[in-house]
Amino acid sequence: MNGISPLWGICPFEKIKDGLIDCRAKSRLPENAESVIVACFPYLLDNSEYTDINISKYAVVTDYHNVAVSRLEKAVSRLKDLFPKNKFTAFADNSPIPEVRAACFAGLGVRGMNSLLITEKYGSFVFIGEIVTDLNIEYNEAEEKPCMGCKKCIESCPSSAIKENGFDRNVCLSEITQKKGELSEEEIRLMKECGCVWGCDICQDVCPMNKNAASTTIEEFLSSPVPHVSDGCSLENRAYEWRGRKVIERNISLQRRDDI
Ligand code: B12
Repeated sequence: MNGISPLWGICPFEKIKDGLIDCRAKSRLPENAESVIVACFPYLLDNSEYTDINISKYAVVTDYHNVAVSRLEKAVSRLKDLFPKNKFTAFADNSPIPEVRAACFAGLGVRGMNSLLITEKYGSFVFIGEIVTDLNIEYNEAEEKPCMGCKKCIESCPSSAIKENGFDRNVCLSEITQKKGELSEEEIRLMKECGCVWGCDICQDVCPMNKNAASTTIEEFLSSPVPHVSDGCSLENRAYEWRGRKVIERNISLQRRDDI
């Protein structure tokens, strides 16, 4: 796994089985799942790559879904050779596994008040992916521990999506930028204030635990950064491709409005 991801660990399936996310991918879970091999994929680039940025940092690099899944699939094929009787299925994001929780139980970091996994080396600037298997793999006991609790993310969230005891997905600016159809005046105002046309990084940027986050060494992420999107730009192999041109171009045009 070390060649696949610089940070990985094992979460027993038992620990997350009651919190599975209801989605189509759930049907791909191996029967009698025992272990989840959780891997982190750091994506932070050098600051110079973020000049003229108008999207969230996670979307600047090439689509992480493809990178994480293709790397995990490589591990799956090796594991299948080693354990031909067992089942292994790779997931990333479009996954029934509550990934932050699984990563915490795998000992990869703590749960931030912003609800994200914060790792020691890369901060929260990591994607999470996993391989679920019916193989019983030895693991180190780890709990879901909270972050340092400074509340900077709560204070800085422009839409008050982050609460001390939870998270209001409906008002999160990242969610707003993904919404189809017309946005309310308040949503447009929030988006304009942040200056972002896709995603939001405010709760991560203010986090003191992200201050010295290390940059990525993942070749696929280093090779093709696109920090700025504009009308007619290519969506191919980008994290926003699934949402389509209409939403991203709506957001670009809303940033130009000066009546709100
Ligand atoms: C739906 C979703 C979203 C939604 C809702 C996010 C949310 N916080 O609820 C929206 C679109 C808003 C979103 C935004 C983002 N997302 Co998102 N998202 C997901 C997705 C697909 C499912 C999350 C989910 O619904 N889990 C189910 C719930 C029930 O599980 P849970 O999170 O463990 O929460 C439970 C408990 O643990 C507890 N809990 C939750 N939060 C907290 C906080 C505290 C303090 C406490 C005590 C308890 C607690 O209550 C919950 C209910 O039981 C995951 C991928 C996945 N499969 O997990 C990515 C994922 C969480 N997202 C990710 C990313 C990168 C982002 C963004 C940073 C992107 C961006 N820059 O715009 C933002 C961050 C916004 C934020 N602060 O959360 C990464 C996070 C990586 C990391 N380091 O943690 C993931 C893991 C995707 C991936 N494969 O890498 N996301």
